Amino acid sequence: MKPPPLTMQWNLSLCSLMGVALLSQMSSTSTVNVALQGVATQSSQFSTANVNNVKACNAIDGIPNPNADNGSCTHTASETDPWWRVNLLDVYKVTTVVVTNRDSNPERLDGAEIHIGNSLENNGNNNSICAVISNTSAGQKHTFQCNEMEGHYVSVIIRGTARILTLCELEVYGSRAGHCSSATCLLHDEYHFVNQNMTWTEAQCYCRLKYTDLATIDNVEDLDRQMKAVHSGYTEAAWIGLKKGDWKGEWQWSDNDCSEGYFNWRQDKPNNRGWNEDCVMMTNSSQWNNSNCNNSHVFICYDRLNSSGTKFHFINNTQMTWRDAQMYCRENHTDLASVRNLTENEEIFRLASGHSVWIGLFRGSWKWSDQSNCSFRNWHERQHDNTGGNQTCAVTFMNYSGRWGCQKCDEKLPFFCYYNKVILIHEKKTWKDALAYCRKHHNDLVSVHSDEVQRWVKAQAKRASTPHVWLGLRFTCTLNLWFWVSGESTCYHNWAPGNGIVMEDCGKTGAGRTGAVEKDGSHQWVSLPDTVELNFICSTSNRRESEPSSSTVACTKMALP
Ligand SMILES: *[C@@H]1O[C@H](CO)[C@@H](O)[C@H](O)[C@H]1NC(C)=O
Ligand SMILES: *[C@@H]1O[C@H](CO)[C@@H](O)[C@H](O)[C@H]1NC(C)=O
Ligand SMILES: *[C@@H]1O[C@H](CO)[C@@H](O)[C@H](O)[C@H]1NC(C)=O
Ligand SMILES: *[C@@H]1O[C@H](CO)[C@@H](O)[C@H](O)[C@H]1NC(C)=O
Ligand SMILES: *[C@@H]1O[C@H](CO)[C@@H](O)[C@H](O)[C@H]1NC(C)=O
Ligand SMILES: *[C@@H]1O[C@H](CO)[C@@H](O)[C@H](O)[C@H]1NC(C)=O
Ligand SMILES: *[C@@H]1O[C@H](CO)[C@@H](O)[C@H](O)[C@H]1NC(C)=O
Ligand SMILES: *[C@@H]1O[C@H](CO)[C@@H](O)[C@H](O)[C@H]1NC(C)=O
Ligand SMILES: *[C@@H]1O[C@H](CO)[C@@H](O)[C@H](O)[C@H]1NC(C)=O
Ligand SMILES: *[C@@H]1O[C@H](CO)[C@@H](O)[C@H](O)[C@H]1NC(C)=O
Ligand SMILES: *[C@@H]1O[C@H](CO)[C@@H](O)[C@H](O)[C@H]1NC(C)=O
Ligand SMILES: *[C@@H]1O[C@H](CO)[C@@H](O)[C@H](O)[C@H]1NC(C)=O
Ligand SMILES: [Ca+2]
Repeated sequence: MKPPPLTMQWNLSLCSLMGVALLSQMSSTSTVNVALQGVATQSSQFSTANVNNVKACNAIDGIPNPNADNGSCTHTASETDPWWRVNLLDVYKVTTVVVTNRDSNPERLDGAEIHIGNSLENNGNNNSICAVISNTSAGQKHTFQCNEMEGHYVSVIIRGTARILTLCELEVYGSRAGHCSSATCLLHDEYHFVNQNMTWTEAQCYCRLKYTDLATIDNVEDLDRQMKAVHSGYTEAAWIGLKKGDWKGEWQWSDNDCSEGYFNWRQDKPNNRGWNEDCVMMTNSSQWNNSNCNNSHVFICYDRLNSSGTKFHFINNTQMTWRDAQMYCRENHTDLASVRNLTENEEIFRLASGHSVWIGLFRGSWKWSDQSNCSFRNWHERQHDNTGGNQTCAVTFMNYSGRWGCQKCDEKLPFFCYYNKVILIHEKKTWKDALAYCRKHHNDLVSVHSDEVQRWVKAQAKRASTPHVWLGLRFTCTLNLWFWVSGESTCYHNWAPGNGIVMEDCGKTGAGRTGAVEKDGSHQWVSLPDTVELNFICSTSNRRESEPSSSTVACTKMALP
């Protein structure tokens, strides 16, 4: 179905000129424990024959078993001010922290402080306090409300001499505070769980026919909405859109920083001469060189500071593979270094003083079915490393907070699809060029005819790089009316005060009047000349009727249920 031409639709109802609808605030509590994908560390480790019973990561293994001898609790040595910390690998607004105390010696946890914040100063224990644990009962879960405190780290410290810190589980619930600006990170409006057993390829075909594609998950909010899409009580593994293959993904930063644009490759680099050169080091000339990830080098970590600044650390007392260096940095600091501009490149170069050092840039061979190159990963431990050659398709484990693992692609499993109804285009275009772009590549410039659509539009607009984002809204001087170019007519409105009224300055400026949504604030609509260059939002069609991809063709030949 072709969208209607850019002319006034006669069925436009006059009631669309009345009233300003109030935005219903979207509020949802996260059901995903974001600590599970973090990296834990502690001030010391109790000396014991079985280190598995005392490791820092036991508090984020997803098992709230309170028996300290059962391999799922942490245990420091007896010392002054023992602490434990989880690096969430991104900044979250934390709503609650749930602590499981051990079943013996529970009083040891009394007086422990839970800190949340962005600073690693004093091991994270100078961050603000969410709660002080008191009157803890043996083996019980205790929930602390943290009122959306923002932080990259959650830490627990017991102050005093000869103290021992043991945690059997620490869960963190909240939503991501950051705003990903990567053009290829799409917002997946709707996830659908399909409870039919199919191979990964069959599932991909099914999703592309019925929805947009197999599920892509870009962040913890996506993960949360994906988990909530299961209504049948299914608790096993299900396919998502991630697949490993003989291809190379985009170069991406370990810390998932969506910043783009700065590269300082050596001449003729990166190259694929060595197919296995997937990790990047800064050479002794300050330029970058891709190299085998299994090689051992010294490396550069960074600390996230409380403000937006960073501090680099040169780790020169040990050489590690890129993966081990990444793990070291995530435990002791924030992550392997990201290099975002020339200043930072120079800073790292000086610090490395003539050594070649690992930095946080790498590329993987996992790719999303929809070709988006978002680097969010949610693997269960090192599941993706021991794939044994054949397990090259990713599943999400429903009984494990959605964490990911690998399976053979020809196994038959239920799966998740997503459906995108609107899409933010990160290019800057005039209103007319934006309209042409949407009609060529998608469906149309978006029409906002309900609270629901306004919510999707708001979520997309937040990630724009311009202060306003075009909508399919236009004013006609002849009729003195605002109308949606898609021809949809409704009474729904969300104009900012003073906008959307009739008697616009017709003809005075020579430019037509068109409507855009605010990137920030209350995301209301404003009237702007159509010559302004803005990001814009297209609506998508449910089915891809034009130019079916080869896989869609293959799919139609397959007997689908
Ligand atoms: C130890 O953990 C296992 C598996 O979680 C469980 O079956 C067993 O009952 C636990 N034992 C104790 C003493 O908690
Ligand atoms: C951090 O905490 C330590 C120990 O409590 C204190 O001595 C120091 O002054 C604190 N630093 C800042 C900047 O607050
Ligand atoms: C401590 O907790 C127990 C059970 O959770 C409760 O019965 C008791 O009243 C609490 N004591 C104090 C001082 O809060
Ligand atoms: C999918 O396969 C599993 C295991 O073979 C089976 O238990 C389940 O009932 C199947 N589900 C459907 C919807 O056919
Ligand atoms: C790195 O080492 C692992 C394990 O030793 C091996 O499986 C893998 O193929 C190696 N990767 C490269 C790129 O050499
Ligand atoms: C830089 O490293 C390369 C290769 O490791 C080496 O050949 C060269 O001599 C080094 N240059 C300096 C100035 O250290
Ligand atoms: C760049 O990497 C390649 C492959 O790892 C290596 O042979 C070469 O010496 C490196 N060059 C420099 C200047 O470090
Ligand atoms: C960051 O920390 C410094 C001291 O370390 C403090 O003076 C400053 O107020 C902090 N800034 C924020 C935004 O917390
Ligand atoms: C390692 O780094 C430290 C401080 O950055 C420096 O003092 C030391 O000399 C370096 N060691 C080597 C072997 O480069
Ligand atoms: C960093 O982590 C390693 C373990 O990965 C540990 O051995 C080392 O002591 C830590 N260093 C610091 C400064 O905490
Ligand atoms: C380089 O990037 C850092 C981190 O984003 C920023 O604080 C700094 O101002 C930038 N410097 C320049 C010269 O752009
Ligand atoms: C991969 O699958 C083939 C065929 O099913 C099988 O023969 C082979 O042993 C498998 N390899 C591994 C490492 O599991
Ligand atoms: Ca545990």
